[in-house]
Formats: sequence, C-alpha cells, structure tokens
Amino acid sequence: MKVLRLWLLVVFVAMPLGSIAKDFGTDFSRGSSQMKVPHRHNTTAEAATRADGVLTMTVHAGMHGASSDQKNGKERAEYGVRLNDKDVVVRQSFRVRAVSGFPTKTRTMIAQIKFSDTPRGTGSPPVAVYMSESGAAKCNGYGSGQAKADHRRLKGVKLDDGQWHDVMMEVVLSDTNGTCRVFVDGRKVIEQTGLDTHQNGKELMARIGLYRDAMATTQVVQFDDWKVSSSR
Ligand SMILES: [Ca+2]
Repeated sequence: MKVLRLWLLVVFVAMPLGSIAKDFGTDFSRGSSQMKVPHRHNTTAEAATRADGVLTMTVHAGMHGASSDQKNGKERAEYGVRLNDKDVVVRQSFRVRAVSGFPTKTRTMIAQIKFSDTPRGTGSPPVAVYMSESGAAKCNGYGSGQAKADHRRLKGVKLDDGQWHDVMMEVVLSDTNGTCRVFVDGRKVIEQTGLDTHQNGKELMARIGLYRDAMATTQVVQFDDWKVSSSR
C-alpha cells in the first residue's frame, strides 16, 4: 500500500511537468515529441522537412497558420517548445541559414519567445529575431513609457547572406526588472534592461520558424542545433 501511494505521488507530480521542457535540444537528426506547432492550423506539416540533420522551412503565400492570419495579412509555419509558465530566465539558441526568398524588406520573423493568449496590447513578443532587413531584432517592454518596441536593423550583421549563423536570444521575464538580449555569431547585437517584459499570458513558448507579413515570395530557411532552456 505504501509503495502504491508512493507511485501515485510520483505519477501525480510528474504528469503536469511531463509536457514542459526546461532543457531542450535537438540537432534535427531525428524528430522530437517536444516540438509543437504553436498555432491552430498545421501549416508546419507542409512547410517543414528534415533531412541530413537539418530542418528546412519553406513558407509560401497563403500559409495562414493562425485563424486571424488571413484578416491580418500574416503567414507562418513555426515550431515551439513549451516552457514552465512560471519560469523567469529563458534562453534559445539555434543556427540559421537563408536559402532563398531573401533579401526583402517585408518583415519576416524567424524566432521569438512569447506567451500565448496575452492581454490586449502585449501580444508582441518580449524578444524576437528577424531575417528581413538583412537581420533585425526586437526587445519589447510593456510598462508605461516602454510601449515603443526597440526594433532595429542589426549593424554589421548579414543574416540573409546564405551562410550559417549562430543566434542566441535571452529574456528575463519580470514586471519591473526584465532584460532582453540577442547575440549573433557570438556578438551582442541588442540589449535592453529594466523593462517590464512580462506579458501575463497563458502558455510560455520558445519558437522558431517563419512568421511574416504576407508576400508572394516563397521563403526557404534552414535551422539546426536548436536549444531551449528556462529556469526560475
Ligand atoms: Ca544537425
């Protein structure tokens, strides 16, 4: 009876945590059950192929991953890793390469860390990286006077040059003292501190893939060595 109770305790404690990755990594040599499609329509199934240990995402016009995408003029195909919603420090890194469909000025996000189902006005992620503008990044604060996102083209970075690049993004989620940092090829390219970075949404995820303003061009981007970690 004691053993049974212990087992029940183990199952009870383990179950809610089972689907939450705090330390995730893949070299894309095989699939992973922790990679989720973070939007309603599975455009990712059509866009994503995995071969020779590399993830290739091919996004074309009309790939409306979320219900609101058609109305809002967005197209997307992403993967996300679910994190513990109470975690505070979140890091995501990956290698990325533009194969075709670049350069373009039309905005194309390739990675973000964000909560779903956020209150009005806080839907834009606290940290995001773009392949458009030859490489751009964004840090968001939601406090008063922080509403204007710091979105900038990254000087000295050419993310769309067809070569592999290392990207690392980091966010500390806090109502008062949040931070946001992005590194490209080991160099810090954007940093904001003292922000309200907390979106107060529902499900925290780190995401890669393409999220873009609608365009006729087909874009092909490759990803490798995706790592996500989070902690309190
Ligand atoms: Ca690989």
